[in-house]
Amino acid sequence: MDFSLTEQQTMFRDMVRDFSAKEIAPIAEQMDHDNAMPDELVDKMRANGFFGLAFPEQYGGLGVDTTTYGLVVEELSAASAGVAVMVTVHNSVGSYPVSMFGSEEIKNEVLPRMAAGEIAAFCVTEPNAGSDASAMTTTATRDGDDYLINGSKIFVTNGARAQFYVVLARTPGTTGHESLHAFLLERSAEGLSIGKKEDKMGLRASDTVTVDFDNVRVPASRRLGEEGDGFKVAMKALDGGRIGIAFQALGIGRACLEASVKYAGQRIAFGRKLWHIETIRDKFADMASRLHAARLVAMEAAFLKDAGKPYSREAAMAKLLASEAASDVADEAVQIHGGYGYTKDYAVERYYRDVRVTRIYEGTSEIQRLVIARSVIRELG
Ligand code: COS
Repeated sequence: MDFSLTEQQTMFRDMVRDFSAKEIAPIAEQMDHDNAMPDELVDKMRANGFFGLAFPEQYGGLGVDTTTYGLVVEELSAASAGVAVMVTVHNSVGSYPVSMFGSEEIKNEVLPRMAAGEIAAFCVTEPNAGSDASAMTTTATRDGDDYLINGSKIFVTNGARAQFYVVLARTPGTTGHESLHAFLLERSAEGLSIGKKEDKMGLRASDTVTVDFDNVRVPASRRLGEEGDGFKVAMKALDGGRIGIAFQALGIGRACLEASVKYAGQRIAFGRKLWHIETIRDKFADMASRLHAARLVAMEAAFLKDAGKPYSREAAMAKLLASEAASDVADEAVQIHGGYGYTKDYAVERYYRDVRVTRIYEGTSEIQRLVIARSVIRELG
């Protein structure tokens, strides 16, 4: 595996770094404060192809490889992790199920629209089904050539802005993963409504809402995969999504390290810059090393995915290592900033809040460990 970036990867990274510095970083604090993202920013991102990143060129996307996609997510996250999550959810869990499991007809109709910026969301989690995803109770009742969907999904990223919703639902009266089906619904569907918007600790630029389904009719042709494939659709989508979240954590972690080094170059204590104080230098060494190690694993997971090899375990490792490294790095960044880091005058306060969810969503750290441990036992047991 060659870790050097290709010309195209470097070009994308630099382009997004530039876009983020001009268009996102200057309003990141404001978005955090407002708990909202301006439509103009979303429009600019649409015009710049951010919603078509991971979509094949034949469907109007940019068709970038997973490493390039990861680098884009990292750059966006270093400016605003809330903006980044909108892009990752759309390009991964909101759309993979269509590109991997949709019929040719759905793909031809829907993927170009998604790639052009009609935003996608992923509806799995319910009030009583989080880590135990197969405990969901939203139902899909067969009615001729259609299904009727009833239930509620919570914590839906992009839910308020989305045009498309990948929704998991089960045959009524059943339990377990075998009776779960995946569907693609559109915003205009009668009976689909947007409920409570969460007032989150972090990622406040991004919208997270409840989506309710009241007898929403969906044709069987909009089912993704066969009947009973729903759980696998979700798991496969999450495998890919987790690589994006690893890069998101790396972006936040990198922003923390950069802010800390900059701060320490200006702050004087005991008659010298913090740069020259051994305990601070040790922190820099640990922060940089942890992020670097996690980045290598994330790049390996991206490489395996593009090579068409199994990558579920590596994606879980990447998310686990990157989210935990970045959380510790954010903690140290606040520590280095001292009292200032505990105020909204310094961006590390936002990074510290933003990074927290990377250990929770798209599978908690505990779930990543479960996935990794099962795979290790399968291999070595
Ligand atoms: N890819 C393809 N298939 C997969 C898979 C994957 N990554 N992971 C599991 N499956 C399949 C299994 O092979 C099994 O199929 P068979 O019965 O045909 O063998 C089926 O799915 C059930 O798998 P398993 O028995 O492992 O299911 P569990 O209920 O034990 O749960 C975990 C598996 C805990 C890993 C799963 O529920 C999970 O990832 N939970 C976290 C959910 C999550 O990330 N939520 C966040 C939502 S988005 S914010």
